[in-house]
Amino acid sequence: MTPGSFITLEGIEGAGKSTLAAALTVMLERRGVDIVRTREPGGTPLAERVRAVVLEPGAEALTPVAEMLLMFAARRIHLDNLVRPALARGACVICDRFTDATRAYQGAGRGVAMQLIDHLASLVHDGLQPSATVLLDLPVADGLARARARRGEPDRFEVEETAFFERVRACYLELAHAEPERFIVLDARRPPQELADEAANALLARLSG
Ligand code: Z5A
Repeated sequence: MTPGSFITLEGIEGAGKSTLAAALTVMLERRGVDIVRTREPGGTPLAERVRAVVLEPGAEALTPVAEMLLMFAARRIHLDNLVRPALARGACVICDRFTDATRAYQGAGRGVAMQLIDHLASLVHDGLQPSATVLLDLPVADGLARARARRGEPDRFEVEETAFFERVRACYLELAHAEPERFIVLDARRPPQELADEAANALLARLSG
């Protein structure tokens, strides 16, 4: 795999991103690829503190724009302190969620203007784009059933209605349709090992040489 590849994983909650990130890390490391596995929001101690703020349910209003700004603040901290240094030394970064999540959740889900999100993305990314994005797609009911089966207290997103997650899923599919050269879309209802094999093969085919 080309050193310095930046791979992002996306999907609605319960899609299996964390499971896939773990399996891909093992498979690619076995092939000698230097992998840094991380997630958003979060990934560094300071960005994880922002994650806690943005996910915790609380008494104060967190408007969609405030939520989006926190996502981008966490992202810039993460990019500056972890992602860019890792890519610069030639590692490949596997990141569980990135700016497509902001488009899907804050844009399609909460109604923040996509133009505003794209404007902030260009400022915060400062030229960096994912080399490839794996979208784990599955029906909302399946994802929510998986996620809710293993959780305690719901966070700010888990209390949302099905219609919210339907908008999120539709947005992800639109983004993938618009950028087929970046996205690899997989049916996330398939068994985890099958998904990991297919994702690894597709990533190696796209990001080698
Ligand atoms: N968010 C945002 O709004 N804007 C942004 O810009 C960013 C994020 C970056 C936290 O994200 C929230 O942040 C998220 C969007 C928002 N909220 N929501 N929804 P997160 O990624 O940390 O949280 P999450 O999406 O809720 O993660 P998750 O529920 O842990 O989902 P996952 O990582 O995709 O799934 P998993 O943990 O790998 O698997 C879930 C369960 O399904 C587990 O029991 C697995 O064993 C099982 N599983 C996994 N794969 C399979 C397959 N293939 N078959 C059957 N069962 C499976």
